Amino acid sequence: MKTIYSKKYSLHNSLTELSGGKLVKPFETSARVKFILNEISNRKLGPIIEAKDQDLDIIYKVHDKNYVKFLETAWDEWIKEGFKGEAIPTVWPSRSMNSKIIPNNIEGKLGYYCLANETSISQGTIEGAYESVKIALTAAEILQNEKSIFALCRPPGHHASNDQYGGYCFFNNIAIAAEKLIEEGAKKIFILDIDFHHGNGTQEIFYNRPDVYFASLHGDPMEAFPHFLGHADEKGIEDGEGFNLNCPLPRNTSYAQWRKSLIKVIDEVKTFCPDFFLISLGVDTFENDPISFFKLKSVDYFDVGRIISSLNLPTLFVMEGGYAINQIGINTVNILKGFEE
Ligand code: OKP
Ligand code: ZN
Repeated sequence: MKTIYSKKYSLHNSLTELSGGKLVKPFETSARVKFILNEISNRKLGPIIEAKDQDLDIIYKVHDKNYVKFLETAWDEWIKEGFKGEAIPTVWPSRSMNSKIIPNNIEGKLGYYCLANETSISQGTIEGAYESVKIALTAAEILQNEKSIFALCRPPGHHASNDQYGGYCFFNNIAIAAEKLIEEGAKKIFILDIDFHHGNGTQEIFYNRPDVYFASLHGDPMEAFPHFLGHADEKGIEDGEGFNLNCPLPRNTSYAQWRKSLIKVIDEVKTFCPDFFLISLGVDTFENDPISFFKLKSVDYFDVGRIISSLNLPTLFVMEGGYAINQIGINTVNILKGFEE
């Protein structure tokens, strides 16, 4: 299997994450990509290919114009304001206020366009986010001639909605890849999100659409980030009703339990019969992940890959989360090797 990556994977390089009331070193770091690349070459998964320049206007199929403009100017505006730390919002248009009017001031704009403030914006963040989109688009393009491909995206994308960033995500890479495949003729896409966290952004983007089915296995939002989406009764709206499936799972979920939900989703994929199968690939379901609470073991990921490949569909893997840095390469490559068995 080919891997698409960008040599600029360190462009987004924030030094702070607000966690437990402290500014800590972010969990989502460029070392994640380095470890995955190492494992891919050690285990000879296949060629590692640099992402190509892309027509990025397709981003507007997924994201609001003013949101993109905000991302492009946020860091400069923050600096112009005289702030010395990285850009983090402190105030939101919450239930008791007016969420319709977008402020001019950068602190107000951050609150308007941010859904979770562990994600600091700094010099290079937006450029890094564009690299991640280029990876997903290059992979989507190459997938037309391959059985499967791995888009080694960083930063991740599945929490980014039409007009909000957060959960380490800025552009929704997998949603943009889906739009690209549709532009090139695909009629039906199935997105399966196996990251530990619910892919709230991807769900929101396709919630009223029957042509893109979104399904997710994740930590129950009553207990886990993003807390405000991902419940089992969210089934889609309008024409999209019946094309959204959430499987929230409890603390300490084992692979045997998780696998049952996976099989349920796989049956849905068979019924839906998509042209392309897209996987939001996170390995933060791992037992030693520092911010998650499932109990999957490294060896289990081979089986995940085998189950995904049993559908025999053109498959695009898009990297999302996974924060146990020493095992992230092993766990990711185990899925991709399992797929190729
Ligand atoms: C991104 B991805 C825990 C707060 C967690 C952010 C988690 C983002 C996960 N105390 N905040 O889905 O892996
Ligand atoms: Zn995650």
